[in-house]
Amino acid sequence: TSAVHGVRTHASSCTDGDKPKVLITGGLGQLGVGLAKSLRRRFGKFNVILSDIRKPPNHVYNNGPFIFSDILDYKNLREIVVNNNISWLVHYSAVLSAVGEHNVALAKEVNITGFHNILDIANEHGLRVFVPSTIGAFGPSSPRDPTPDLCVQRPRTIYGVSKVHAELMGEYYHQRYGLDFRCLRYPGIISADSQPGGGTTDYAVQIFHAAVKSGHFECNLRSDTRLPMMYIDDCIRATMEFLEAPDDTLVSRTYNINAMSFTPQDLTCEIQKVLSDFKVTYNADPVRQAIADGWPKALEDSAARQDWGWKHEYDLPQLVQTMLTHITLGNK
Ligand code: AKB
Repeated sequence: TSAVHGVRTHASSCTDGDKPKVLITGGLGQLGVGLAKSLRRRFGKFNVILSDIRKPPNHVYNNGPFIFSDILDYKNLREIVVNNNISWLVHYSAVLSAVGEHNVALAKEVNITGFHNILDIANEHGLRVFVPSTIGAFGPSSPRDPTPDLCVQRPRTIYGVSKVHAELMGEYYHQRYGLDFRCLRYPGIISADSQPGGGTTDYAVQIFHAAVKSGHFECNLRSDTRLPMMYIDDCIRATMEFLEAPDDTLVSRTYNINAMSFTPQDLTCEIQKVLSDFKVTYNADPVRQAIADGWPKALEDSAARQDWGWKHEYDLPQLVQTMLTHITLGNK
């Protein structure tokens, strides 16, 4: 590190021509394995380490390095970063919105205390650190259609509060210490071969499995609940492109990214174009419905498009085609 105008700036976390050494926390959640696959293709199998507190399935072990890492254990985290010469940290561990409302203490511990550990380790070792934020970082008093990058953020969930906290702390460490903090606000992410864990947008993954397996789905949100969503391939590509964006292209440290928005009703109609007998009934879960009713209907993401070239590929018809094909093939 070096001192410039009283602010400590880090030496580049990976020099030109050098490949980064990446650690992914919460690697067994919805996104870790997919991101590791893309990062390994780009930087080499052994330069990307997946980590979690659970034992992974065999295919995860077979595809590259996996280690135990508990983000609540500062010493363990530091040891991993030092022993493996980590230069980039992708922090995917989090308790999502619906589970967080049922266990506030756990969400506080993982999403706030755990994040503090990540931030301090990253700052101490001059790492580039990526932390996802979410549509859940907004609330009922935010403009909701579309929601701009900068506006009122008064979320009503512990998940949302912890994500606003992460955005602000990361930006503060960036301006105070020169930490290379990068944050994208993800919509609900839809994936075929990994499951989300306890979010409000989970229905949009579960509905596809039900459509293929039983032809019936009971939806836990009202039929007219419009939310921003994104196919996992777009999410992973956005994350890769943002992680690799040159520092001087980033006008901000936190960006909205948007792809499509739909209601359960829209999604059902699109699935019925392929599976005409598919039936959906509605039985809204009061916790999830209250959360969704305060979230954006669409994110305004022109800054991401302008500053580092974000562009989504999947819209609703492509999403439905791709998900149904993957799930049908996966079941054979
Ligand atoms: C959730 O529903 O909690 C997450 C999210 C949108 O952040 N999928």
